[in-house]
Amino acid sequence: ATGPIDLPSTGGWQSWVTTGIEGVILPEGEVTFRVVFDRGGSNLHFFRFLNARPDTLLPFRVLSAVTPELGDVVYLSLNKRVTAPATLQAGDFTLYQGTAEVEIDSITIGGPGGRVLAIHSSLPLFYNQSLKISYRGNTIYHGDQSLSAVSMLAIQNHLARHYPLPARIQAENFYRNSGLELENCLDAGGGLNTGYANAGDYLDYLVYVPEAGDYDLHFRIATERYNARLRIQKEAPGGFGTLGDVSFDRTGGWQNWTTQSAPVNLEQGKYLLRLLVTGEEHNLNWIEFTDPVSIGEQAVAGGFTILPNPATDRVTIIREPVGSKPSRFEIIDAAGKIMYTGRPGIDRLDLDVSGWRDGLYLVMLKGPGIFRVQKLLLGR
Ligand SMILES: [Ca+2]
Ligand SMILES: [Ca+2]
Repeated sequence: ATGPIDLPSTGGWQSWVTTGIEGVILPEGEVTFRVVFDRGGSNLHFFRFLNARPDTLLPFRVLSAVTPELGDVVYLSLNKRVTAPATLQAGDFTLYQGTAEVEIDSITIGGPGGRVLAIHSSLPLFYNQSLKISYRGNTIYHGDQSLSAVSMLAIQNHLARHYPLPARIQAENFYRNSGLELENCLDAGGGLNTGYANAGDYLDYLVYVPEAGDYDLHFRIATERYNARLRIQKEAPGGFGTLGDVSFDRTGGWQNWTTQSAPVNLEQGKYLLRLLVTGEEHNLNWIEFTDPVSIGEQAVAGGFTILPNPATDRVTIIREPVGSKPSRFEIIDAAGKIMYTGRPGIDRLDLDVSGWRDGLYLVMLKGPGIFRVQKLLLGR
């Protein structure tokens, strides 16, 4: 890959200019290449390759950094293959999410010709975050050429939105839909619902579960049938595991809405949940996960205290003694945006939250073998 090329505005659909990119490395032999339009709105007449010269004259460098839609990984495209070292060191790179430094778990080499480095993050990466990466240089080689350093290179963030729980998710905000149709919803709040549910149809949702536990899952349901059923599944490597089955009571009309609930045990992490239709037809307006942690639940052993809660302009968070393990605080908003990441070992935070929006935040204490979550409510 060459990395993105910015095209100039030419002032008309038939006003032509020539623009170019330097240092495109082509292998010997027959080559198929692809032009990908990252953004629409250009006409292309022709291209040509000029000024061939040996690739040894070009520096070894990073072309682009990009995330996939799913997964906590960043792909760095290089213009040449890595020949040494055989094992790449995570410490040679620094990954940033927002202003927080994110620990890199491992780095693997892949892609066509071994010219892509997959940087695996140890923490979840989110769709609405600014991601950047730096490489300090002098440790990765193509032959005797050292990979040029990069500083705070912007990563093209293509991550799909994962709903941080607890959350209400509209049925129509699925990630994938197989077999269901959307219709106008006459329930409170309007919007859309899914309908025409047949056995084997499914809806997939992307969620981020900050804390493992038994969640209550509420379904906003309307059905004229007596045997409407769903299976809740979680995507895992190699297939889908079943988390539970839910049977719905008849509501007496296709727009007669009731809330029906089932418990579901969720592991911590970012993943895909599937609602697989296993029974008769029903309509779904939304689903809502409610959290096992309630507001005001504080000072659990090895946890922390939030004062005051609800808060307005300032909040103090005090960690209980947790031994010598290096835990740290992280705070995210209801959309999963990281508002604060602390350094390990800080026991007391005094935060100015006057610039934060009113609403719910999750305060997490994380460390080896430690994961505690509490809700923080801001209201003025
Ligand atoms: Ca269907
Ligand atoms: Ca809806």
